Amino acid sequence: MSTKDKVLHDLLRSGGEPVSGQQMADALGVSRTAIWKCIKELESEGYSIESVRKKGYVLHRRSDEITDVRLSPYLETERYGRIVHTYESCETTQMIAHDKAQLGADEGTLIVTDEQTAGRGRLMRPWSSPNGQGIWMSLIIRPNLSMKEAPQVTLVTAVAIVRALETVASIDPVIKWPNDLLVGGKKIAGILTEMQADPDQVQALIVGIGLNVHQQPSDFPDELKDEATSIAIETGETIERARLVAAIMNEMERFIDMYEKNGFEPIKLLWESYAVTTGQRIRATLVDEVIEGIARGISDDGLLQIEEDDGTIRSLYSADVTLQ
Ligand code: BTX
Repeated sequence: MSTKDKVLHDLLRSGGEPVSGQQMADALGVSRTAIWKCIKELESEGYSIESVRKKGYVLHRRSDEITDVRLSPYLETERYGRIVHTYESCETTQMIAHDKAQLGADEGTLIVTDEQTAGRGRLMRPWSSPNGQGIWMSLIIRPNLSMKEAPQVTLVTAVAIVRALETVASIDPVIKWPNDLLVGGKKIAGILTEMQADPDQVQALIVGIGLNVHQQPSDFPDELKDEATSIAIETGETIERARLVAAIMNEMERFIDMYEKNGFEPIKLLWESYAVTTGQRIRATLVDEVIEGIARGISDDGLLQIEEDDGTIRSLYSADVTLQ
């Protein structure tokens, strides 16, 4: 990473707090003038940076914001990401998306925030969503699906995010069934799909995506330090969040359209090519039991097939999976 990229990275990570020029110079082993030159270069590239006396440099929020204006140069979609509601902070984008979906929001409406104060995963587990450091968003989609088919959308989403990360960030994550993306065994992204449905028909799916972008190891809470990673940690690169969001929207619309037209089969093949679990010995923790065996891929419905030691094949709809 060049010195300029490192400076940009420090500014992005600070979440709008001033970063001392002297401290950056010391940490990077360069002069303060070199830091100043980097700041000027960043400004000439369009970043808005303020110099606060005695405190340091502040990168203005709009430099890495995720708004319709920032997304539009990268969007290739007709619907996804075309209506964007951007928040500086909220409890969880899932709740806002649920409310908007209930009120009839269009398919493809995207809710995105810089920070979540009560971000959540499955079973109400907390999702760490620090200010400006990742992508915390919920997409409203209205596919023509039965309730039984809805979990497949999580798998479609996982494939779309892998594709976007390959293209924009040059990393190759693997998918851990059903909803985790891992790099080097550590979680870089999670997906939470929630449903609004009538008895026989899905009205809307709220697809929540949490993706770690700018964090360094010290930015994760202690309990996540060994199990979480980010794009910055993996690549040393500072990725523009809007570009990545747009890439995810592009892939999502393409794959969901393909899924509605051709069914799950083509996606299933792709999914299996990215899955880390297939052929591995795993432990699946369900609400009321623990199953161990060899993961044998997914069924045509997207259920995980696990072969127990006595040869019985079990189909799992939802579980926490660990590799053994
Ligand atoms: P999950 O239940 O599979 O994973 C939750 C677990 O992941 C936590 O218990 C913790 O161990 C770990 N974890 C928490 N935060 C992070 C993080 N930032 N990086 C890596 N690991 C972490 C996964 O649920 C689904 C997460 C969806 C998050 C999005 S963000 C936008 C939307 N709004 C919202 O509240 N949730 C979704």
